[in-house]
Amino acid sequence: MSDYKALAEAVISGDDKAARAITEKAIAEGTDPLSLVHDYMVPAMDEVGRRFECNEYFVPELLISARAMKASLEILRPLIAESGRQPLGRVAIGTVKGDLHDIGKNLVAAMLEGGGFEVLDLGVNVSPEQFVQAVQEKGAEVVAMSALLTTTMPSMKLTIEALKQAGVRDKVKVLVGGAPLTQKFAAEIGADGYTETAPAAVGLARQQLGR
Ligand code: B1M
Repeated sequence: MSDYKALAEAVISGDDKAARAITEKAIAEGTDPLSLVHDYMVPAMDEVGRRFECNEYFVPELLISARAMKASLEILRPLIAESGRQPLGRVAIGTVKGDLHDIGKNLVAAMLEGGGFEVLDLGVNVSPEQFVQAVQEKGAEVVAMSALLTTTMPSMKLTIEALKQAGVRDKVKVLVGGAPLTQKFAAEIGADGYTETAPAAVGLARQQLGR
């Protein structure tokens, strides 16, 4: 197989045009779409995450890397679906009820997708019932919730209670994040995991699912 290191470099540097062009070329050359994700995108997003953790990258760099990754994923997503190959897992993500902040949630969704997960983005203002529905009807194995308002954080607990009520709490891993949250809060509401940053959500989801 050809070496598409340039794809990883395009994602790391946030060059969406290059990411799209290299992806198109790779597909035209018969490269397996999932291997492009695993061999180039995942390491690229790991590197973006590393740079973010050590303050070489900030939110604007994360956003442009996510945009480059999305440009490539737009081409790959339908091909991966057609191939019938299994993603790492299925994640339902949303900003909780009453909350319209979606920049961080979109970053987490993009990172997870770049990390090899299938992502069902439920959007913003997502009710506990909608999260439950995503587990029951769409087979989500991970519920990832984002909240940016202290007033909407309680909706995370209500969602976990709704998952219990529906009898599906033990079928899913619940991950939470967002600027006002803490590890302590996550533990108090009974979430399985918390991350402060979007890139770290990928490792956490992998670890929680044991994949
Ligand atoms: Co609003 N807002 N806002 N706002 N807003 C904040 C959050 C606020 C801190 C500003 C302030 O007062 N200093 C404040 C909240 C105060 C509080 O609750 N204690 C606030 C308020 C009060 C409000 C309104 C109530 C204002 C009003 O109308 N009076 C209103 C509420 C609307 C609603 O939601 N119902 C409101 C509205 C808005 C806009 C619509 C104007 C806009 C949102 C646009 C949008 O998202 N499409 C907005 C914005 C942009 C902000 C600030 C300026 C920036 C938030 C942001 O996008 N940060 C914010 C102040 C600030 O932070 N400086 C503020 C960048 C983003 C990348 O970070 O989302 O934290 P963040 O995501 C991080 C991590 O937290 C993590 O990954 C990301 C990157 O690593 N992460 C996760 C996030 N979710 C995760 C989920 C995971 C894991 C990690 O799951 C596993």
